[in-house]
Amino acid sequence: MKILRYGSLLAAGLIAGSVQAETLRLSHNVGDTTTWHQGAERFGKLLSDKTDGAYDVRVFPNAQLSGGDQMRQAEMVGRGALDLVVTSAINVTPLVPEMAVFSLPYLYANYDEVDATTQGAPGEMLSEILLDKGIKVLAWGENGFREVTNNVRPITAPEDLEGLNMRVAGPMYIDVMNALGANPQQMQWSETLTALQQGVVDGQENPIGAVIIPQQVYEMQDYLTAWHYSYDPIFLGISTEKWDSLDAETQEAMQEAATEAMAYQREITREGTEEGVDFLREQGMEVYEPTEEELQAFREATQPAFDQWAGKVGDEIVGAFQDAIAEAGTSGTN
Ligand code: X2X
Repeated sequence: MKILRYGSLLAAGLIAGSVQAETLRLSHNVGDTTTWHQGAERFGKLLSDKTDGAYDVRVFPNAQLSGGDQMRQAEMVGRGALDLVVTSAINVTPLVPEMAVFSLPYLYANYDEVDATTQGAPGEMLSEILLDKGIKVLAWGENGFREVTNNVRPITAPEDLEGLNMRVAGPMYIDVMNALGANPQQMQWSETLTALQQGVVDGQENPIGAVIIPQQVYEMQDYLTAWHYSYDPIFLGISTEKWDSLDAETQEAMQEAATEAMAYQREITREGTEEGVDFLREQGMEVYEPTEEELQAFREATQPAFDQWAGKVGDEIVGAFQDAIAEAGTSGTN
C-alpha cells in the first residue's frame, strides 16, 4: 500500500517532470562529526527510502537555525518554526523543567537502568509533556554519561573541583557545580571549544562517545574523570504542527525511520564510549576512573542539587523513574 502510493506519486511526478521532494529542516546543537549528526543523517536517509524520495531531511548542526542558541531549538520546534530537532534533555529544561529528571546527579548506575526509563513508560511521561508544548518525540537516543575534563589537575574527590572555572550547558549543572565548590559558567556548546582553547574556562563536562571524542575535546584538555555523574539522553522530535499535517502512512514511515535511526545512534554512541577511554589515553589525556568509594563522595556532595531539582521535577515523575530503575536492578554494566 505504502509503496503503491509513493510509487504512483513518483510516477505521476516523473510524467509531469516535476518530482519535488519536500525538504524538512532538522536542527541540532553539536558538530557534524558527532553521533548526534550521524543519527540525524541516518533518519533522513531512512525516511527518504521509506517514502520513495518524497521527503528530504536537511540537517543543520551547531544550532545554526536558532542563532547559535541551543536552548531555543525546542521552543522553535514547539511553535512550528522548525520542523525537526535532535537535542538533549538538559537543553529543554528552560521550557520543560521536568526534563531535568534524566540528568539528576547519580540517578542511574548503568545502561540497563537508563534503558528502563528512556525506552519505557517513564520516558513516555516526558513525551506527553513535550506534546503539550508542540513537540512530538519520535524516539530517544543518547548523549550519554557526562564526564568531567579540565586542564588544572586530576579530579579524584569533590575538593579537587574547588575554584575551577567550569563551563556548563544548563541551569541544573550550575547548581551541581556550585554544590561541588566550582565556579560554573553557562555557555553555548558552539562557543565552548574556543573558550577551552583560550583558557577562558578550565574545564567542562560531556559524554565521551557522543561529544568529547568526535569534537576533539582531548586536544585542549589534559584530565578526564569518568565519574558518570549525570546522564543526558537526546531525542528526535518533530513539531506537532508538521506531524499533524502528515497523512497516516507518512507518519508511520517517519516513526519507523526515527526508531531505527535512534537505535543506531545509541549503538554507535555506546561503542564510541566503550572504546573511548583507551583512545583518550593514547591521545595523551590522563583518565581517572574513580573507585566506588570515591563515587560515593561525589554522590553525597551533589545530593543538595539532586534534592533541589527533584523538587522542580515533582514526586510523581521522580518516583516513576526511581521505581523503574529499582526494577531494572543494578546488575548491568556501565
Ligand atoms: O552543550 C552540551 O554540553 C551538550 C552538547 O552536551 C548539550 O547539548 C547538553
